[in-house]
Amino acid sequence: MGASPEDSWSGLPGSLHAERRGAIAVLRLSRPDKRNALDDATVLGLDRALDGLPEDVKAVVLHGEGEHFSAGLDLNELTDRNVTEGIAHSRMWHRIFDRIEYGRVPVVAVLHGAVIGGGLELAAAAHIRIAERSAFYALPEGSRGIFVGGGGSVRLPRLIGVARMTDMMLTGRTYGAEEGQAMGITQYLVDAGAGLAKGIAIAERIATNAPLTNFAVMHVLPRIAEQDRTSGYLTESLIAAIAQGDGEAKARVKDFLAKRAAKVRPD
Ligand code: 1HE
Repeated sequence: MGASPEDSWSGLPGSLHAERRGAIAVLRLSRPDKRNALDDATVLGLDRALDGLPEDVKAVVLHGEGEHFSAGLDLNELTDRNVTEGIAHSRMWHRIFDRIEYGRVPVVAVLHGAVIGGGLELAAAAHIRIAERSAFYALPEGSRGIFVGGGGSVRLPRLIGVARMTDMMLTGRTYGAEEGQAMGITQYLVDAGAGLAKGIAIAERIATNAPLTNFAVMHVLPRIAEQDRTSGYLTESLIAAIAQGDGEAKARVKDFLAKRAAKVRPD
C-alpha cells in the first residue's frame, strides 16, 4: 500500500501542484505569473512528484495554470550558469524528462497558450499530447543564443522531422495548434478550456489497460521504433508472447469471448 498522496507529495515546490483523482494523478505547473517558466525547483519538483506517485496511480495528466502551458526554461537562472553548470543542468533535465517518458505510468500533457522551448521539450516527453486551440509552439533558442537542452533535439525530430525543427530554431517560426496537430506534435485537438477534461478522460481510459500492455507501449514500442527491422520483429515477438502469457491478458480475452467485455466502437 503506497503512502497517501499528501505524504508522498509534501515536498513539492509552490510552482508544482499535484493531486490525486482516483487512478490518476494531475500535475499542474503553477507559476502563471512567470508563464510557467521552468526553473530548477519546478523541474526537480516533477522528479519528486513522480517519485511520490502512489502505486495505484496508473496514469498522469500534466497541464499548466493560467494562460500558457509553459514559456520554457527560466531565463533568469540561465544567466548565472557557466559551461560546466550548463551541461549539468541539461543532463538534469534529460534525467527527469526521461523519467517521464520511461517511467512507470503514461503521461498525458494538456497544452494551451505558449508551449515554448523547454515547455515543448517537456511536452515531447509525454506519451499523449492534447492541444487546446490556443496552443502555439516555438523554439526561440536561436534568438536567445542558446540551444535546446531538455532532449528536444532527440525527441522533436521524431515528432516533426529535422527540417521543421531546423526552421523553428533558425527562423523563430511558430506553429499554431491546428498546424501542430497536422504535423504530429499533438494527437488530440480540443476547444479552449476543454483540454483538462479531455486529458483526464484519456488518462482514466489508459488506467484501465493491463499494466503490462502500458509497460510494453511505453518501454518497448519506442525501442522497437529505433531498431532495425529484423531486431524489431524479434523484440515484438518476445513482448507479444510475454503480454499474452500474462494472466491479465488471458482473463480479458476470456471476458471478450464470453461477451462480458466491451466491443470496439468508432469514436
Ligand atoms: C519568463 C519567461 C522565461 C516569461 N523565463 N521569465 N523561452 C522564451 O524565450 C519565451 C519567453 N517568454 C515569452 O515570449 C512570453 O513571456 C510569453 C509569450 C510566454 C508570454 O507573454 P506574456 O505577454 O503573456 O507575458 P510576459 O509579460 O512576457 O511575461 C510575464 C512574466 O513572465 C515576465 O516577468 P515579470 O517579472 O516582468 O512579470 C517575464 O519576464 C516572465 N517570463 N517567460 C523567465 N522563459 C533546457 S533548454 C530550454 C531552452 C528554452 O526553453 S529557451 C526558451 C525560453
